[in-house]
Amino acid sequence: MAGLMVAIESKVTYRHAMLRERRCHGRARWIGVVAVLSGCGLGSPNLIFSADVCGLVHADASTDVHVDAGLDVPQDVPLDIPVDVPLDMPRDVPVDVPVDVPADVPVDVPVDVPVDVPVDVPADVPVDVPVDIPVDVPVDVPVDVPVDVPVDTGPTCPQGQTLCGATCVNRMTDVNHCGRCSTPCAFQSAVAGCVSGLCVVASCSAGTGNCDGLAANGCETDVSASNTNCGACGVACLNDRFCSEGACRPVGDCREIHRRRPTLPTGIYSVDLDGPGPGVASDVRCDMITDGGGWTLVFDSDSNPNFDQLDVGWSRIDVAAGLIARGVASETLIAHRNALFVPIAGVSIARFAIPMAWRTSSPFSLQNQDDTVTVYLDGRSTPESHRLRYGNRYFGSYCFADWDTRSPFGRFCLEGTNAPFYATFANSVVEYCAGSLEAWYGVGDPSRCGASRHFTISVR
Ligand SMILES: [Ca+2]
Ligand SMILES: [Ca+2]
Repeated sequence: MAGLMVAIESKVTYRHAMLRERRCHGRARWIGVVAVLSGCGLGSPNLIFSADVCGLVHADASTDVHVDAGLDVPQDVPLDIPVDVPLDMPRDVPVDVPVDVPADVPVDVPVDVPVDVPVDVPADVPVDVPVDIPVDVPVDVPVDVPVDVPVDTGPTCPQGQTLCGATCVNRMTDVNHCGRCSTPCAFQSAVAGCVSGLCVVASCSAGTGNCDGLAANGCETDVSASNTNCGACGVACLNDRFCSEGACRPVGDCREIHRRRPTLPTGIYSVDLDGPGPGVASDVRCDMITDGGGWTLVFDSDSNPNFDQLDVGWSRIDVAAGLIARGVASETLIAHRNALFVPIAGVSIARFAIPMAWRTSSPFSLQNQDDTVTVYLDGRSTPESHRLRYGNRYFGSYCFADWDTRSPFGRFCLEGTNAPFYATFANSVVEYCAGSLEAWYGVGDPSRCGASRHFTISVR
């Protein structure tokens, strides 16, 4: 065993010695081989591995290396050295470099370029070309051909007529073949006609008119309700008349006039107070301005400078019958007015819902009535609640005074407000038009009712 280890060690030493030797003694080693072979005994190969022999070689390696190197070196050296070096190095280097670089470059470039270019170019070109060509050609050709052909070849129709289908017609006047075969005339709300081969409006349906002169839209106007073409084209309804059932007629009250023509001023207007009833139109006084406008006057103290009775009624009984009794009007407006019927400054204007009792009686013919009303003073949008006091009974000097049983007197006032105070219509004392915060006689003569200061009630 020890001999084997020496042999292995010797063999390793051989290799190192051979490396040195091979570099500088290529030719001399053959000389050494001959010398060793002759010294060790060539006829016994075992001697090459004996400790003695190889130990001798080892000890003289610097001089005897040439002996074994010629035999062992050419087999072991070239196998180990060149195998490790070239295998590892060339594999790592070329693998990484070419894979990453070419992979990114060629992928992005070809994708973007070809997508945009081919889409836009072919889309526009082929679309326009085929659409125009087939549409124009077939439409004109078949329409003109069949119409003209039977005209020239129909020998059976009298002069001036044309064969349309199996019938000879005059295309100048035939409403079903006007101008050309199978071209009927038809218009909205109209009876159509054919004149000189053209469709015309022959007549309009009831309640309609061809007021714009255009046949294409037929009889476009409702002449039963048009204020500019009432009953016929060009007939206008003005002022307080409005088109109804083809005629210019009055409406029921000032409120309706104001609603239809808000720009009309305060003044006298004609109204049909009983609506569908038999009554004819009558003139009424309209306030078109105060607190929204549209007020119809129903009571005016100036109609009598000095009432002296228990049953003072509405000065306009027809208005009360038409608007209050029928429930057409729902609101009332109380105001002192001057000679022009303009509300007098310094006295509030009161608006509230018409009390139910007024539908059957005037407020002056009742005895002692107290109604709490929701009142809008001077056109304000916020209402107040106050006691409305009216009747022909006696009372103290003020609106807040209790009714009593003394001789008839009469008052109309709105307690707690400066709304009109109208008094003494139930006895011989001349009437006063004061304010509800004052005594009924106000400041004396200036508070008396008269042409320039009168108590009024209007409704709408
Ligand atoms: Ca028309
Ligand atoms: Ca009186």
